[in-house]
Amino acid sequence: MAGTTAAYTAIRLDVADGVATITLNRPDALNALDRPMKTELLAALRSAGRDRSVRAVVLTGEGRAFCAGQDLRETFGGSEPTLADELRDRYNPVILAIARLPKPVVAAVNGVAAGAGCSLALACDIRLAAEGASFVLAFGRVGLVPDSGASWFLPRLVGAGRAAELALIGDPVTAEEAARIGLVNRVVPAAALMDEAMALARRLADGSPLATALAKRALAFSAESDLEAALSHEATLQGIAGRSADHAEGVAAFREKRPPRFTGE
Ligand code: T3D
Repeated sequence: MAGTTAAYTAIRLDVADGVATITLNRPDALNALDRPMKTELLAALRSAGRDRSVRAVVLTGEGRAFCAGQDLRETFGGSEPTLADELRDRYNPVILAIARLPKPVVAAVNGVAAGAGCSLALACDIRLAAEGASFVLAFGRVGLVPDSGASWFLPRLVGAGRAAELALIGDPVTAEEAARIGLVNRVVPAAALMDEAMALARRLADGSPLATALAKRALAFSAESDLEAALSHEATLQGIAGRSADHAEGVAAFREKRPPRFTGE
């Protein structure tokens, strides 16, 4: 299927075969996040959310880095924002847009992911890392605290003890170590990263869009609820999924021994 490419400068957005690929595109600054990149990233995520042809998203970086976090060289012409405002106004909406996107987001971590760049990867649903990629909770090194969701996602992915070590010491974590501790799903050769990420995203895109969205919602809900509430929430979501045409199609395809054709209805 022919793809489409939207006009951005600090990122690229390419849509093809049901997958939106968002590429952070400031390779000379290791894809550090400046205002235009944050604005465009949020716009691209919202666009992917609205576009019914998009069923999965891949987030990656151009060049040798995934993302070096906040652009430490950025200036604002005398009206410096407080960091709290910058987080509330620009970073947090991006993180929430990823977490609440009713479509799976795969991080294809092609190189170093530092500071808020690491947070971006953590907010995605599934992470693939290239051999040679690394993760740096760099906040403490510049006198800051983990932000953009790092303090929320990290302990949920790797446990409280490892999260404390990573956040408080901030040593780089190799891709292999990240896979060992559950920070990434798996490591692949650098040359194969995008093929692997696209293959995974296409598999996700082939699933029922409704069931996938509801499953993502169930996992997010469970992170903040007790078992009884999670069971009740599962029942509510299953009520919705169970009435869908996709469920009927899935059952019919099973009985007829053929692949299902899900429409999201
Ligand atoms: O608004 C707010 O501030 C609140 C939000 C804060 C969230 C945060 O993200 S705080 C954390 C900010 N990020 C960092 O502290 C990471 C800084 N960078 C590094 O520690 C290292 O560059 C890396 C570990 C990412 C990579 O190291 P290495 O040795 O591979 O590359 P390098 O030589 O350090 O950097 C290459 C170039 O990229 C270099 O530019 P040059 O000298 O070649 O012209 C370097 O200055 C630039 N670069 C790297 N990171 C950033 C950056 N430029 C701007 N901002 C950066 N974050």
